[in-house]
Amino acid sequence: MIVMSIAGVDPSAGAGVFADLKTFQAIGAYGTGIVTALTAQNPYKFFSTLPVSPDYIEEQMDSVLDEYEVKYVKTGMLYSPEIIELVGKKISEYDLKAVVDPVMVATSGGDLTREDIADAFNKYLLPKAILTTPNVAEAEKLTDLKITSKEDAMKASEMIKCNSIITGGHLDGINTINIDGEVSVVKQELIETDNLHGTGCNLSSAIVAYLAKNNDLNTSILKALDYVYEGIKNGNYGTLIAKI
Ligand code: PXL
Repeated sequence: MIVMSIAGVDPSAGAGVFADLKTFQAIGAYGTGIVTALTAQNPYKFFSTLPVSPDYIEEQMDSVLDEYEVKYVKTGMLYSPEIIELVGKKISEYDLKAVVDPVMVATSGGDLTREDIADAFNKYLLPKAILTTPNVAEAEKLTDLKITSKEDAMKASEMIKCNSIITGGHLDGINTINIDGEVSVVKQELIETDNLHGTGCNLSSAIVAYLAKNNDLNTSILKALDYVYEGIKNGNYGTLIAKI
């Protein structure tokens, strides 16, 4: 089953399209990659961003989707409202099932978005998505709520415009999952590390790969949480041999 990442390029390959391709490979799905922006960065320092024009992103998507049967895609760094609108349009055009990682702020403080793009996610992308995977800061921006507890996260998940997992890395390891209005909580142990670069990217791409391997949405989320947890523990996400 062929899957697709629509995201930015991190040349150090812990995050972005390159990392997504490694995760797809580890789980056993054939990955394709649409580049929305180049970046110059490593896990510790972010230098600059060079966005790709919406027209050229569209040309990349058409060139793959007109030949390959792709059902599941993930979106990562989309950079601007114009790119978010274009990707929303293509998701409808090709009837894609999209897992949206609403990338807004890099852990390293890099320039991953041109401006506040929460409104564009809410307007153009989330209503068409099968799942979104915000961290606490992103969920706050999507809902205008302050999230400091499990109850806040549950409330936010009810306001988000599609199924969601609000990841727990900044909430004591409490992941809040809302599928079709049913909320569940999965608590994970927090791991002491100085390298969490790309964990969000790898979570959403692992979910897509597990979906492509015929797991249902809830199972795909649980398996992907496990995959990222093991990756953080071993310091090598994407290069793992995944439990398929
Ligand atoms: O995890 C957010 C993210 C997404 N996409 C790219 C990134 C990062 C974080 O650094 O570099 C390309």
